[in-house]
Amino acid sequence: MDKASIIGCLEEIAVLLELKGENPFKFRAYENGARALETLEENFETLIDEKRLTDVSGIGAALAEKIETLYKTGKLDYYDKLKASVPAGVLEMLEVPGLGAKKVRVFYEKLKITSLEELKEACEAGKIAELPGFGAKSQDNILSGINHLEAYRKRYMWATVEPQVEAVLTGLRALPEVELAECAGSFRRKLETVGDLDFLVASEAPEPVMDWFTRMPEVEKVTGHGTTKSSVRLEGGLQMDLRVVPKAQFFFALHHFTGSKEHNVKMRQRALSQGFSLSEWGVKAVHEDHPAPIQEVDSEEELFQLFGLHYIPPELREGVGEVDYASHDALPKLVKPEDIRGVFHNHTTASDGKNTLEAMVAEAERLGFEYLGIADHSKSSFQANGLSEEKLLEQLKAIRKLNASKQYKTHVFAGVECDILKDGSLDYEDAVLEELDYVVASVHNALTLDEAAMTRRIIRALEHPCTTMLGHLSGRLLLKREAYTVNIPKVIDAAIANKKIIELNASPKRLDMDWRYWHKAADRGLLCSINPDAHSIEQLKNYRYGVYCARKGWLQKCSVFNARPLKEVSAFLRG
Ligand code: DGT
Ligand code: CA
Ligand code: CA
Ligand code: ZN
Repeated sequence: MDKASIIGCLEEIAVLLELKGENPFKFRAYENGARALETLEENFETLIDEKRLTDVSGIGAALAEKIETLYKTGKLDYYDKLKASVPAGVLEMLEVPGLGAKKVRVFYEKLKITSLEELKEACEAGKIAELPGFGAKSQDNILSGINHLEAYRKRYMWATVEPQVEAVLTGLRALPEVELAECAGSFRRKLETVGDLDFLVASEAPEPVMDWFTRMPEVEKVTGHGTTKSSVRLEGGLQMDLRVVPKAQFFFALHHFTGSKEHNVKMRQRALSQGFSLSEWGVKAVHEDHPAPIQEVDSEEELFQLFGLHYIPPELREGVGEVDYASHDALPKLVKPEDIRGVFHNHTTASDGKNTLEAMVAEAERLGFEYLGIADHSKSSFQANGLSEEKLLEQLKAIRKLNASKQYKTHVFAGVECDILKDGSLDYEDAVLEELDYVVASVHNALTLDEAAMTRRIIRALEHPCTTMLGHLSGRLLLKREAYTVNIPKVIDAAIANKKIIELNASPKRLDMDWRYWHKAADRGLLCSINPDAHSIEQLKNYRYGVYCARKGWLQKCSVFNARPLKEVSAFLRG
């Protein structure tokens, strides 16, 4: 562990001790130790090597021992135990501006508050103002501090930040000092939600780049401004970091800050096993007698090659085996947006869509789709203006007529998004469903069934001969509504056994079934349909977000139903 991390650890021990109500002498010893390390005049490593830490004023024998242990092993039992003895929520309260260990301890001891939510409730109920040493004013401050924290802590849907990222990258790349610019982090890995944005620039002249970044009109607050790193917070709370490095370091830094942390751990282990240490700065030999350090790579491909690895696309860098696969040249050839030939599960004005059937088909043709599947809501979804039998059959006729007219190059499939009723039956008689080209079966009501009942319900729908595919399996709305309780592996088993497709709902709010399940399921033969769930012509393009998640789920073209040509898709739907 390096000096800065050790200082952080000592500071945290001091806080933990104070939280626990320990003797002030005890926690001040750690505070003083941290200060002493911070203001050290001699070289820290030398002091440790020569066992002279105790010479430093403020560091006694017991503390010196702990510092040495941290330095050598990166771990400290004492710290781990101490940390485990305090509820995580109590530590979270320390992040509220103006709250220190002393105050938090009062909440903990007097009101048994162990989380931010409980603290918020106590403020709202006026209980904090009644505590000795607090008043209405400090209670208000704490409450607004919590509200800010919640706003700034929040995550964002990937698609929400995309325009922002494009704008910043365009701006950065237009600066004459900028050689290369990328957005790394979870954004580059196409994670369904992102916490903050991590920009990276290669430049020999960081100052003007940092000046541009910190002066962007959307910036609400500059939280850091340096020559290697600056940080800003935008209106609405989104945080952005910018790091500027020399070109020679760029691809190492890009790889490091793309992450994920878990991926980086695996990469560093592999590097070490080959005698190299890999970091955001570059790569160097661990031992002097090793070949000369490698100074530069011109791409991430070359970086991976250094360690005998094939290129790992950012979407796969989640530390779930990708490094192993890359070492055996066994990574999948991932599906691409261009592979998609048509889309299913789209709504029109017949139910709750914004555009007519004709408008949707015209747009599908413009986008170059070979086919378009229309699946409006079924009759039980009255809140979404679900179709009666007559309306559905009317729409079916209109679609047949449109296809026969050859007015558009895009073929239209007539389907429905059929509600899965509480008992697992479908929302229309079989005779009606059999008229259609396909059926997307989805759960829209009775969301609070217990896991066993919900799982049985969905499996029953999958066993229905008219069901083609399962819509938005978990019902989650990202950052808004949790998935309903359902046993996903069992549902996957049933889909495979009954030769049914599972949708990857590509609405940026859903991205459901979650990418984490796809790799294993597809290996076992599950077919995926990447469906935009479009309620307007603009949303037809949302299939792109589904493709990104499909890639995170290791999906290849052959596992994606709507990457197949019209002829094959028609044959599948007929059979
Ligand atoms: P986010 O922002 O929560 O959506 O997720 P990320 O992955 O963008 O995480 P962030 O912004 O904290 O850091 C960006 C990348 O930097 C992360 O994916 C890997 C790298 N990184 C950050 N902190 C560490 C660390 O402590 N250890 C390692 N190995 N890598 C780190
Ligand atoms: Ca990030
Ligand atoms: Ca970050
Ligand atoms: Zn739906």
